[in-house]
Formats: sequence, structure tokens, C-alpha cells
Amino acid sequence: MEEKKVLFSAIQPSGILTIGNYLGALKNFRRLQSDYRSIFSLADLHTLTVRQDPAVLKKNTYELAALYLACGINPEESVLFAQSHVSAHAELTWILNTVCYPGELSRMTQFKDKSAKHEDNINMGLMDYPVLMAADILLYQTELVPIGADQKQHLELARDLAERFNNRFGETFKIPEGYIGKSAARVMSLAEPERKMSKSDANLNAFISMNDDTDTIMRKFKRAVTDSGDKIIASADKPGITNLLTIYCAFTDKPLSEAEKEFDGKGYGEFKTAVGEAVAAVVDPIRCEKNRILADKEYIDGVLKDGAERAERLAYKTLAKVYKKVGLLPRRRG
Ligand code: ATP
Ligand code: LTN
Repeated sequence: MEEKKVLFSAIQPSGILTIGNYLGALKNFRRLQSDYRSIFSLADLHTLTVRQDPAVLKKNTYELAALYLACGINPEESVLFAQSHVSAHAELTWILNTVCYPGELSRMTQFKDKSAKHEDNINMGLMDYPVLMAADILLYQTELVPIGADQKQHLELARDLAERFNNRFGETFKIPEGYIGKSAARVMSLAEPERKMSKSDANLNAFISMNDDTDTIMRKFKRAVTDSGDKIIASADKPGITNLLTIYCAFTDKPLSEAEKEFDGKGYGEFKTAVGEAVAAVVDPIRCEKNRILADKEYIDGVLKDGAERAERLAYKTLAKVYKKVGLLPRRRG
């Protein structure tokens, strides 16, 4: 039997996840996990690039682990672990830094956005973020990386670094492919539909969190910004309605044409209620299951311990190969 290809992805525990993270990432993870040797990580080291309250980071990390599990990541089938538990991630980052140029990092859109947003804390980690992400991916000889559209540029850098390293030192890394879902790869803010929905938005009405209860979800959709006119159709001059339609289709698995037909002649109010109900029908059971899992920290610790051990074995194989290729002495033991 042919060996399954490796799939790797990660999410930062930088806050409570939104339906953007769910649709752009988690939902695809669940769907793809059985077709690949899947490895999922909590990108806690990445989260440190923006100032965090240590106690909140710890809480968010448990929340994210529980959410992965509640969304159907099966820890027996897939590997689920915290990035900081496998030190090979930081170690490979160092080596990759030596084949990456500052100009490649300073032009990254996310670096520019986050530098503008956190003017008082433009640290080296924020700039080096994509190199750590490349290390995450390349350590596992990954072939597929499911991500939201905003991470495409970082994935391209990972491919460039892998190719550059391979050319300089000989075949070492597989070149990964990105997987960006056809729909809902970029869910937009409910308050400013020209901007991506983000879990760190200061305006709580701009996003639906995976922790929102049904009443909150209904209220936020009622307040969502719409466009002038009264037609419920997707078009470039109707970013608000287009975003709501995208969300509705992703949560009901209906094609856009069917949704447009369903709401033909209906008002914005009725439409927003239907979107809220469709979202709540999926988010509510996930939230309840997440809270059930979260109550058992020992179970989560056990899953992450087992995941780190499995990830570590794979990661160190690649790291040993890299160290040898660049000419570092093998460590003698015993
Ligand atoms: P932050 O707001 O802290 O920068 P984020 O909400 O962008 O974080 P990440 O943890 O960086 O979330 O991303 C996790 C995954 O979710 C990534 O694959 C990312 O591409 C995807 N994602 C994030 N926001 C959206 C969105 N609005 N629509 C679709 N996918 C998204
Ligand atoms: N930067 C990613 C999170 C992330 C990631 C990864 C995604 C960290 N390491 C490796 C895919 C593969 C983000 O979503 N912001």
C-alpha cells in the first residue's frame, strides 16, 4: 500500500477562534485528516510575536486544543501537539534564517499589517514569523498545507527556502503545496466587509467567535453591515451581502446559486436571521463539546504529550539530516 502523504497545519492560540478560522482552516482539517498523515499544531511560539498576557495565553492554548478536538481532529489518527514542546521547530528556524534575507521578510503583508497595528512592539520575532512557519512545515517533509488565503505569501516563502536549501546543500526537504479552500478562504469582518475577519479585532461585533452563544450570534448578524439596495446577490459592489452569502453557503454546504434563489425577493432582515440560524446550528454543538473537553485538562495534557512525542520523532529525523548537510558535527553519545 502506498504511504499517505504528510499534511501539516497550525493555528495560533492568540485569542478565541472566529468562524473565519473555522471555515478557512479547521473545517478543512477535519475533512482532509484521514486522507493524509495529518499533523496539527498549536502555534504558541508564533503567538509570542505580539505581546501576550501569560495567563491568558495559557488559557487560550487549552481552548484551542479543546476546539481542535471538538471540531473532529482525532488524536489517535492525527498528531496534535504544541509547537513549543518540540524544540526542533526553534532549531530549524535558526538554520533557515541563514538562507533567508531580511528583504524577503520586510515585504510580507502580515509583517507590515502587524507592525502598523503594534507600533510599540515591532520585534525581531514578528519579522521572523514566516521563517518559524517554514520550519514548522519543512520539519515533517510536508506535502500539503491547508491554510486560509492570507497565509499564501508565507507558504510561498517556505517553498522558496526549501528550494534554496536543497540547491545549496542537496535534496533535503519536500516542497510543500498550499491548500486553500474554494469557498470561504477569506471570511470578511461583519463591521468592515473590506477587511478580513480577525480574532484580534477590537470591535467585538466585527467577528463571530466560536465561543458565542446563539443569542450573541443572532444579535451580531442583525447588526452586520450590509450594502445599499435590497437584492440578495453576490457582487463586487456588495461586499457586505456577498460576505453573508459566503458564510451562509459555507455553513449549509449549499451552492451560491441555490442560496441566491432561496432569498430572491426576501428582505435583508429575514436573510440575516437565516444566516445567524445556519451558523448557530453548527457553532453551538461545537462550543458545547469544546467546553466538555476543556473541563478535563488532564485529558488534554495527555493528548498533547503523546502528540509531542510522535511529532518529535519525525522532526528530529529531518533536523539530523539538515545538521549533517550543513556540516555540523554529529553528537557522539555514550
Ligand atoms: P490574528 O488575528 O491573531 O492575527 P488570525 O485570526 O488571522 O489571527 P491565525 O491563527 O493566524 O488567525 O490563523 C489560523 C488559520 O485561520 C490560518 O490558516 C488562517 O489563514 C485562517 N484564517 C484566519 N482568518 C481567516 C478568515 N477571515 N477567513 C478565512 N480563513 C482565515
Ligand atoms: N501563520 C499561521 C499559523 C501557522 C501555520 C504554520 C499554518 C503557524 N505555523 C504552519 C500552516 C503551517 C497563521 O495562520 N497565521
